[in-house]
Amino acid sequence: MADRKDKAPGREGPDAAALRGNGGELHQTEAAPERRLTTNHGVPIGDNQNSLKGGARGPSLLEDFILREKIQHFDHERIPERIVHARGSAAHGFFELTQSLDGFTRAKILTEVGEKTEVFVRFSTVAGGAGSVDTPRDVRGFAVKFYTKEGNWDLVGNDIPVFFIQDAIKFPDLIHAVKMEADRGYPQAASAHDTFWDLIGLMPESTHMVMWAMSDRGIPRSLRMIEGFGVNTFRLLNDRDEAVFVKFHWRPKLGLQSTCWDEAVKIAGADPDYHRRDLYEAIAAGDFPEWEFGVQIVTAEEADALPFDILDATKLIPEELVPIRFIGRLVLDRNPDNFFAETEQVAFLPTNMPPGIDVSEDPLLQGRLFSYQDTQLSRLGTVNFHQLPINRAKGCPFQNFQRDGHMQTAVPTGRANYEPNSLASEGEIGGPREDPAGGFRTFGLALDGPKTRLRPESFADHYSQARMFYRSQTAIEQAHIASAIVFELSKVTLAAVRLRMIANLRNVDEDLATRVAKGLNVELPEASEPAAPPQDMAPSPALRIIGKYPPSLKGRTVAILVTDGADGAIVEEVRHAVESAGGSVKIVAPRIGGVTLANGALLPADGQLAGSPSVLFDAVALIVSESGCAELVKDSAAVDFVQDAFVHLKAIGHVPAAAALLDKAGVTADELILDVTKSGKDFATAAATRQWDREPQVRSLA
Ligand code: HDE
Repeated sequence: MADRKDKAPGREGPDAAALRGNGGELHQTEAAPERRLTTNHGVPIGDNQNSLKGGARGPSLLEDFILREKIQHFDHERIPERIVHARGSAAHGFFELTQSLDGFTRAKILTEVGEKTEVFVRFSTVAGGAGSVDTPRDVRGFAVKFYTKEGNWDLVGNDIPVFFIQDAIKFPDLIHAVKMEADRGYPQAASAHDTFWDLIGLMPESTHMVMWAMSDRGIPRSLRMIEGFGVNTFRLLNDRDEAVFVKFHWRPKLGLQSTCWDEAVKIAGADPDYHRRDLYEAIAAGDFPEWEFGVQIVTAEEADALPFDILDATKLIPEELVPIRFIGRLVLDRNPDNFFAETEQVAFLPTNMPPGIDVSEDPLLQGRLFSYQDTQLSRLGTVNFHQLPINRAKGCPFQNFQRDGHMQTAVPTGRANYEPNSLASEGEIGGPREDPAGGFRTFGLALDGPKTRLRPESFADHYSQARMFYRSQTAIEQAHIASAIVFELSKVTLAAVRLRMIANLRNVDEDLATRVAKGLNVELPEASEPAAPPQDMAPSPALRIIGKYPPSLKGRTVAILVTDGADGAIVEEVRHAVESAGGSVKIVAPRIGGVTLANGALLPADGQLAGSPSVLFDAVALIVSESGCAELVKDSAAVDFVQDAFVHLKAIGHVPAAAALLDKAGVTADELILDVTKSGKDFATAAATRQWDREPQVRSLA
């Protein structure tokens, strides 16, 4: 111990000096002010490696304001996470109007063709916490903040066009039921548990939304491949304050694509950030996701003639009945610079609407008009959250007499902080004034009737659209819905809850109820008594995923599994074919250092086999040598790689030398199992789709 003498502060060893990057010199040239590390209050910091101590081995001193400030700031780094939609991923971009809605609305964002408006878009899962995974079965939030010239417009939507409940007063019950159970704190990010299905069975209005959530829409492949919906009915108001109802839609340029359930589960382990990474990497690579923006416009008379109530958020307007007009596009072209400052602190408010857009009386929307502003007060902690850079109105000035409050960052000048005032005449700045012509106006809806807590009779039909949704699906998609419900109800421990759900499903479709009962191995119970008799609506093919968009490799990724001795020319041919079709290629190899090809060249790897399972890719090609294949058949990661690609219905390209591996993985020949030595192009075409016909071979469906 004798050698442990106190040394000069900050000079106790070569490591600290090296860390400081100053060669250990105590008095060196001063850093330029703009490069200096400082405290929050601007005091330059001389040593960021050592706390202040009473002697080199002595206790730390309370006096050390640098240490205290740093630790204290760190201790308070977290803010409460969102009560719903806690896990999100976001990007900047722009919205461009391609067709004017002049005549319907006076909102400039919807009438000035060619105008580009900055946007910030946040996608989210609903049930899981901020640290949960990206691929559980869930609804995805699709919230868009348009920084318009007339104030921010927040279109806070989802990837499913309807909702679980008709009235906002049920929202806390719904969310309590779906989140982790109150006593045990699990399951995280999952609806497959007793409390969720207990409430759903008791609340038949949720049945339509449940059909969507249990469909493949609930397990998307990518946030770039989801549709978006405003869900609630809004109004457009023109110059004369005449109103029409409107529903908002987003349609992905890359088409809709989902995962298989088994795949979604495995992705959650292989890459919990699968969607976040996919969005970030696509934008970083310049492959900007894009959506078309559409509206369904309905007059009050047309709304009255619909066989459901347009104010009921558990109903959609089939686009075969009211076509969507596509009037703009959304492009996401810039990743956030800072996750917390932007993605976390962004605050969306359905009350943010420019003049010319207005709300409807949808009782779900009416509750939302209160909730979002309110939640920001506890989440962001101040009424001044609108001053955060990500929330600040950018397209226009904002000015009013709201003053003070926690974390006020503005410094208003002048004596007047009230309106009206006459101080302008004294040479003071009198401040902003209301603008009856250009300002926000509300639709002058005539109200009548007594105050009441009644649910309107027109909201009573809970099953017709659930039936329409189910019957509009392809046979494959129907099987997936039935299987998903069987899976979820199999996690329900209360037998009565399972039976109640099947009793409700009998009002949707007998075939569905029978499949679910069979899948659970229970007798079909009596159908429950519906509040209104379900009607047979015409099927709406637009509600399907399969066949709705043309197959495409754009935005998709193909993995090429290679080994030492692989044929580099074939690798390049496949790469070329995939890239020509708009896809991208990742090389997966047994070791991250890559492989030595047959011609002696080194092919670097993008991923190591065990860490790059095929669930992360849209199709795979096995370009291996005989000897490489002999090694792979002994490696479960390789066998799983091929077997998973097969059972997840993906195209598998291969060279003849991969035969033993295909065999070991139980791969049987079909249309998407292709010899890439014959044609790389055929493989690229096959890779753009999934082999649905293979499914009955590899999975028992309900
Ligand atoms: Fe939300 N919702 N919600 N919601 N919602 C929130 O606001 C709420 C509903 C949606 O990326 C919260 O800032 C109520 C429908 C998205 O930051 C909260 C009701 C739709 C996001 C809230 C609904 C949505 C939220 C939590 C029933 C589709 C994430 C944090 C009346 C149209 C926004 C926050 C983001 C977030 C309340 C129903 C979409 C608590 C009371 C319907 C995309 O205010």
